[in-house]
Amino acid sequence: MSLAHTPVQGVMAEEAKKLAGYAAVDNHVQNNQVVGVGSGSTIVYAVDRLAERVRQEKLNIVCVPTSFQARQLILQHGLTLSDLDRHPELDVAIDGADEVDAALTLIKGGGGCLTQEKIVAGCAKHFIVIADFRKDSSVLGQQWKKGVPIEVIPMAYVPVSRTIAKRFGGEAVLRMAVSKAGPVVTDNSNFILDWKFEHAQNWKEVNTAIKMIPGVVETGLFVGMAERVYFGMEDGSVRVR
Ligand code: ABF
Repeated sequence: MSLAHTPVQGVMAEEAKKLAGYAAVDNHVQNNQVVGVGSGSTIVYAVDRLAERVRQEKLNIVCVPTSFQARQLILQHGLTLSDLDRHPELDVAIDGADEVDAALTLIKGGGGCLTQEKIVAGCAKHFIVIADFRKDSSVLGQQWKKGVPIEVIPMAYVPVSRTIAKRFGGEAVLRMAVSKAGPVVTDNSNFILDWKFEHAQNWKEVNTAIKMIPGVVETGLFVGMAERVYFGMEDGSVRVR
């Protein structure tokens, strides 16, 4: 295929994801650890590297998934699957993000797994985020235009959507399946509203306020949780914030 038809940025983004995933695993995973495994596409590279290190270095690692997808990734790579019943405290959790601002506030949940991701991240001593350069923003909304995912109890999605729009502006839209046959249903059998906010907010306050709305299960705002973010960059470098 000639370069003219190669989606250059697409190629760079995939390579950038790999750079971020490998750097995070190499810098934060040691022997005899419990590792939280995130969801999305960037995490696939991190799990590839984790499995390679387990084989090469004979590491004793158990993995706790953040979604059905993460569980399948762990099993497909022959890694040891565990859960929060057996390991309520994790040494490290590694996960992707949809966008990262200057304060390391994250938007997560583009893949619909935000609730279990936040639970696992909250159980980890160290929460490490991996992303390609397209997620590296100074303010939320700069590059990620799909809004903040909010997981809601299905019977409450309309009043929750109305309350969010009334209190915080913008529009909270029910996430529909690609087939349009119906709404997306999460691993927890809930719906997702994508809140297309109009301007930057005090995300700590907004996150708390939205969580208090009856019917809200979780938001995709990860405030003050990320310890470090590894960005794979277009030039083949890794930027760490
Ligand atoms: C998951 O990975 C989600 O929270 C987030 O939306 C997604 C990012 O996907 P990708 O790594 O494919 O960019 O953690």
